[in-house]
Amino acid sequence: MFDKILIANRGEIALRILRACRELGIKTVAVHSEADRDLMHVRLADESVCIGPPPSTESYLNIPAIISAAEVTDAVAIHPGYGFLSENADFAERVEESGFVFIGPRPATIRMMGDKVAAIEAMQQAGVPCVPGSGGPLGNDDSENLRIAREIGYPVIIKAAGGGGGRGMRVVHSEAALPGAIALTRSEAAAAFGNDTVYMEKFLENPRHVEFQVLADEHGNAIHLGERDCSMQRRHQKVIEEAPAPGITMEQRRRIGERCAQACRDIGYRGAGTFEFLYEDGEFYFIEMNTRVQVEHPVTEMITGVDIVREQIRIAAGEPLAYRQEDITWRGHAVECRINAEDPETFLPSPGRIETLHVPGGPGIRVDSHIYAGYTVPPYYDSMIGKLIAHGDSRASALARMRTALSEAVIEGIRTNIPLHQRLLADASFQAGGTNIHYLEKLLEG
Ligand code: MV4
Repeated sequence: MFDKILIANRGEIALRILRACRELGIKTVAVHSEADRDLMHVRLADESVCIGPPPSTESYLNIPAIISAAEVTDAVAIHPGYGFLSENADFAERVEESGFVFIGPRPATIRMMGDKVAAIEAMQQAGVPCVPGSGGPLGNDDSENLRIAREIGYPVIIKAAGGGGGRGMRVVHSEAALPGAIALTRSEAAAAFGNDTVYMEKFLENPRHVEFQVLADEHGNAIHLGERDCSMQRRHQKVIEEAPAPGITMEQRRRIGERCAQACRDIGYRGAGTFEFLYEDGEFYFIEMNTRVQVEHPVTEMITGVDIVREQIRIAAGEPLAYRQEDITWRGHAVECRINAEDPETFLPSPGRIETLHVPGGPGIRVDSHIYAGYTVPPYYDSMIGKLIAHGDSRASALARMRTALSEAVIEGIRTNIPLHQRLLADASFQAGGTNIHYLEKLLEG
């Protein structure tokens, strides 16, 4: 096992990674910006290195500074967390070239999944169900593109191969609008991603976002941990996630999960990964694969008992998976509320000093957060200050525990989205389960 890991991230996930290292007896190096000297995990780490000024471009995205920090502290491996450099294939490559272990997939795999056309081609090959579409990049022949769209059926969506997470997409409802939409998406993609490759899919109007968690080791073993529903979102920012996804049967879980695990074996995947699907009318359609640990990983941990971050570290150290597929069972239901330092009505960030803090607790409650009384939330980064996770024997019980936990939480000095969560937890449609990706935005409009 590794002697020392450098944590190339901040906030709650840096603390989450530190906890996994502690449990495994691994020493930790925290790297932080000048604005983040007071972060909880910086205090708890064995060593810490300031890697630059507050803007993340000069600190958490500063590859030479992070690699230098690993060199001076004799770290063996680097955990990238989520966001920042976690899905940057060039970073993973430079980490490995510098003689460190990147805790994640091979750079070539990260690069392939970053190219959405290549990712879809690989998954189609592996038997993962995909959205009906062009099955490859679009050319510049309007009549050929019109033919493809006619075959798929309108509406269609034009997506940038270098996009993902909601960036670089355009819905097209008619033949008349198609050539212009392709040209516009292409030029926007060239400017935003330095890659003008675009592709076409059938546009699904009212899907849910359901994603499968996988783990794969370097010895050819791959398993799935079932799915999460992340449909409760606003402007591509998830707000509440849950596992299992409401209404998904064990038969669907096993069928799609096994397809994902088999795809991992086929492509020689290594580490933790997430297969993102759109789910509509009982069918799954693969859209993207994420090669990092995800914010919402705790809901899967709560119902499976698998420590996903520990497994990431064990896999990176060359150890075989600690579980076979038959060892994985799903118990009860878990829900996660992302707690953001933001105005609950305007959604504007609300950084500042946390004057009072009371953290909820009790059976089935988990709090993943780096905040403490007296901590100042800096204005430079994502506004998420923690995650509240509730587990119960049933979905109703998990939601009841979440409602109690939200009512106990006290965070004074900054505004948070806790009132929004309370509104959602009281909402009849959310309580019924299975609301689609448009539900929250429509609720907020109305
Ligand atoms: C789609 C889609 C409908 N049809 N693809 C947005 C984020 C990116 N990961 C893919 N996205 C979508 N792709 C087809 N063929 C609708 C979305 C979408 C969405 C997906 C997941 C979660 C939230 C979303 C919000 C708006 C649009």
